[in-house]
Amino acid sequence: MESNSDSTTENRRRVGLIYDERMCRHFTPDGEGHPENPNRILAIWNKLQSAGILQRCVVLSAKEAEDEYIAAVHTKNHIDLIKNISSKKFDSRRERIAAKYNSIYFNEGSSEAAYLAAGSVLEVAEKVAKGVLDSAFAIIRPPGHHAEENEPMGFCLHNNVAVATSLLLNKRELGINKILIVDWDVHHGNGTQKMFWNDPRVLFFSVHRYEFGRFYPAGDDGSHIKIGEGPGAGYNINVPWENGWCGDADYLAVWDHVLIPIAKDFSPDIVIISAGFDAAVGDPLGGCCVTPYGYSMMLKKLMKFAQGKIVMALEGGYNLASLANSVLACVEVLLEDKPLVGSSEADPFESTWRVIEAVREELSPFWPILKDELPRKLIIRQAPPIQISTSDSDVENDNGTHIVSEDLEKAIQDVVQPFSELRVGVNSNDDVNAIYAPWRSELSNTDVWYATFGSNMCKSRFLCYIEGGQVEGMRKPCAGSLDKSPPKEILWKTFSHRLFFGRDQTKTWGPGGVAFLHPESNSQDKAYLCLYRITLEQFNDVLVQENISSFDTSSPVFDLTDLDSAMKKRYISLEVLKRGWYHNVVYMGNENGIPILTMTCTLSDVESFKSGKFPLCAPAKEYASTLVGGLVGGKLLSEDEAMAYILEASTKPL
Ligand code: X5A
Ligand code: ZN
Repeated sequence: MESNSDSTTENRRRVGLIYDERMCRHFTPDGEGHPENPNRILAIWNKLQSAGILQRCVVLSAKEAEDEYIAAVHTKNHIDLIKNISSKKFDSRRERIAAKYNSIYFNEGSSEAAYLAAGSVLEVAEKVAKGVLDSAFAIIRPPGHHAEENEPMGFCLHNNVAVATSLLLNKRELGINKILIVDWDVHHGNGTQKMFWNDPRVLFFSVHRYEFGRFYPAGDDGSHIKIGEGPGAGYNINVPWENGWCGDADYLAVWDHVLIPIAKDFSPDIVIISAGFDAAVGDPLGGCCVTPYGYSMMLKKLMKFAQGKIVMALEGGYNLASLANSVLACVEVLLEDKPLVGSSEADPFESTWRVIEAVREELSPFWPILKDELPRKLIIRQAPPIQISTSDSDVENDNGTHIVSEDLEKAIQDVVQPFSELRVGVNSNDDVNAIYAPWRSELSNTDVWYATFGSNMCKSRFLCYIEGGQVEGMRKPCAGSLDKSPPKEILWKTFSHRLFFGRDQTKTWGPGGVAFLHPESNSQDKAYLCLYRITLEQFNDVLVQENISSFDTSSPVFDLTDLDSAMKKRYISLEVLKRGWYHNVVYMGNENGIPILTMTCTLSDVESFKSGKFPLCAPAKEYASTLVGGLVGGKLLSEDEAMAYILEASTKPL
């Protein structure tokens, strides 16, 4: 298959491509649908074919990796597992073994696919290192970056990128001493991070959704304070997003203010990209919105290093159209025979600047260039509410916002031409909205009363959940809802429920207890609630923010069926938000035919509060005065009465 670069054109870049349909023989044993399925690489291959790319590249055939190379990063145990798992003698045990691991399936084709995936990256990496190829893209599966030394994980069997990285370092005649790994898959590259934790020859950079350790793979491995150890200290860089919906502007800001300055200093001999495309717009797992243009910009900026020696290895990416379009955009960048077109109009999130600042601070002892202050105007610009739409011309343009746009503009000027052809099939606005549809439009037609008993009784605080932002006393800003229309009506009501205060600190308010409402009513108690009439779509966004959980944009957390069962059973505990403290949606009756819903802890949480397993704790001053302010604003209570009500709720035994 070794083929056909157009040998007539002298200075065309030699770009290697590897694909092998044997990697399609790895699929779920029961034929169940799975995001990591054979169609992924098939879709990419077909796309490149129909775009006429294959003729312009050097197409190589895949080879299985040899055990000795895999052994550089995996245990003997692991190698034996992956080698044997597809053989007949494992037929009866295979599924039981897979179940022991986190997000792993095996079938008869898994072993061969895993060896081909690793072998393909080895093959192109060596050719790029030698200069036989300028760059390459390995279109492989299963992916690799979650696979650890002794454990397949997160759809990954062999850590393909790590295997290739080790080979390049170990074959001394290749003259590769320093390798930059850029992991832009939406998930943290936990496996790769661990494999080079102590190794200063490998600069591992991962940008990923993190959400304070709640996003897959949960835990704190992806935190920005994980910087490597021993001689490897400072050579592990994590950029952990606080929320979903990150897009081109967020990624490019991280490139400009973290990755590129460090990479300049590091000066790699070759760059390997763990190229997952699950941060792409429309991806069902990622919930981010990077466009093909965004990926091509990120890649373009990396081509300035190591004389453009770049090896890309596919990781995640689960929306077939976004995946194929993004890979196509990248291969066109590698081929370098077409100027980049497109633009990023949105600004980065406020949280993005916060994350960038934190990363720079953590790493500046190792990379002095990061000690330079970010331009002050970048830091202090107004926290924008969630900006998904790229045509947000009505977003208030304080001067801070202008500066950021100009800065990004400048950064990309040399390669940008106005308007996007690269967003083929990813016409920004339509596609961005497509992630939220159809459930959003469906649920936007139903109104509910969101009944609040805590700080949300204070209207300006509640509006943070709708418009985004931060009020007095809050430690961190809220993202806001996608639909930013204010509540249609506000009213106050009393209910025969017990208000109490539990937990001893929160991310939003800092130390002190926060309000909970006992999900069952009882005739002795009386609670004052402020009701906001919002759409069920907005209620979903509020629920997610209340539970500081990941924004999985592909489906609602509380849909019409859930509403129905809440109304029948009085409450419904939402499994997807189970780590949150307010995941129990309680139906409190209706007002003018519109259901009243509140969110609080579950009955079993109440038992835990009673038994002392969870702390009961009075509210801190600031939080309590927010509550009193809210109650007084509702005009049902005077200030003294409100204070007495809060005091009683925080002192009376449950
Ligand atoms: C390679 C990759 C994702 C695993 C998600 C498991 N893995 N829930 O994207
Ligand atoms: Zn991923």
